[in-house]
Amino acid sequence: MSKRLTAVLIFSFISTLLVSAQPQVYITPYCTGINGRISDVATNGDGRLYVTTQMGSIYIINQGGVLNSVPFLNIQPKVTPTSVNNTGEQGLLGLAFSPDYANDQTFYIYYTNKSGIGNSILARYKVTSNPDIADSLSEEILLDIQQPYTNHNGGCLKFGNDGFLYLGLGDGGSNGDPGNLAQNMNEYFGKILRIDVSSQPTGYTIPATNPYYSVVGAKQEIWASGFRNPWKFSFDKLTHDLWIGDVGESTWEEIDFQPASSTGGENYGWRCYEGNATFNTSAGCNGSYTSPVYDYSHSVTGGCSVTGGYVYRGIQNPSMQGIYFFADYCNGSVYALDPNNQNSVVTAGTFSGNFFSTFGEDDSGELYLGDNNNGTLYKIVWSPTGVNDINPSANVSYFVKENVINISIHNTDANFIHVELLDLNGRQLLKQFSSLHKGNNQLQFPVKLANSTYIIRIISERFILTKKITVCD
Ligand SMILES: [Ca+2]
Repeated sequence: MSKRLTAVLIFSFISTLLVSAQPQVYITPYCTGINGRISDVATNGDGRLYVTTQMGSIYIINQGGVLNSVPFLNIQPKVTPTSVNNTGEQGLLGLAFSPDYANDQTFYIYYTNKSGIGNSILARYKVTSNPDIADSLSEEILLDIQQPYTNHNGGCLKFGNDGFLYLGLGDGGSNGDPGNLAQNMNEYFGKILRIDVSSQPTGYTIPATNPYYSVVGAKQEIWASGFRNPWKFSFDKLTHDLWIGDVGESTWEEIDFQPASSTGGENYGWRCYEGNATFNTSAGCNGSYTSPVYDYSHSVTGGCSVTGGYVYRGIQNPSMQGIYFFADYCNGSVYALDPNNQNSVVTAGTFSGNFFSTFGEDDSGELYLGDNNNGTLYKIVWSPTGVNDINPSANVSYFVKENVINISIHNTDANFIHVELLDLNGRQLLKQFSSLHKGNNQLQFPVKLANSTYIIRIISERFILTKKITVCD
């Protein structure tokens, strides 16, 4: 064998290894028709997903993707903005359930209210005796922070493995942090706070181990500083490391990291730095700063706003264990960062036309993506055919021919179906309702389709079917 041929073979073998190891994600609509702009997804161990909309509702998505029509909570009258289509950064932005939710029935939300230009509110709520409905009168406000500008409100809420509640706040807004608030330890802005909400029935206490607990002239709640807008952060559910997506100004987006062993006090650099680049060093900026573990440029990627995600700890794709997935709101890309390979990042999928505002992580560690513009929560799947019958026992068959969806249902107890047809980006191309009678139903739904792959969802009160279909006449 010639040296050249050997080299080619070795190279192609290595290439194959690299290609097969590269993370690749696909998305499939998991729940559509959420009324409002999705801002957060939380869980409490009951197997369901709780989705917030900026306008002020929390919706329950049951296993299988079935949406409860009545919201878990609706605080729209308290919240800025009031319009479904408001494209600003305000509203209901964060939700976290108590780690002891099964016993204390308590959860926490973050929103901007109607005071001033929209104060930042951290509030505690209780559920009613009906697990599907929160007690809207149970609100206890824990923090009420006047905002200087309407943008950069942060709002991510997560409980750490230490049992404390972490809250991310942006730099107060405008452009370039004009008040240099993120570097001012006497301000809540541009910080992640850590508080103890479980030590007493009302209010909160501040852990004595917080880094600024004994520092005169500093907010004792501060855990970490120097953020522009830490829109989404998460704890790795295995290692408890903290991963933070800090939204940049107009040039760089960044991922910040804090090991589980951290005792807090990290300063992540804004406004002195945007990513690894100097931004504004006109005041201070002689401290010790923690650089991002990854940054990416707007001009190279077409990105503009990082959406921090999760380290994958699910079971459906064991080879992705330990990979941190995040996204960009503007370019529709999902990225995979490998902490075990020098934090190298690859694009794991690009879904142009989607605006991913948040990830979700279900109780078994599988990941979801919420679209801020089309009311769809997607599930991340690991193959293009990873869309399965949710209830394969339902006696339903269907085919698409000559621009007609033909559905045959042998029906025993359902009264109606909705038929939805979506493209692979989750855009709804068809939504039709039909009543059902007992026995055999033959239904036809005309729709003009180009040759492509689509997702069909057939939903009744008894079953859901989701399938990919390929049309090639
Ligand atoms: Ca930074």
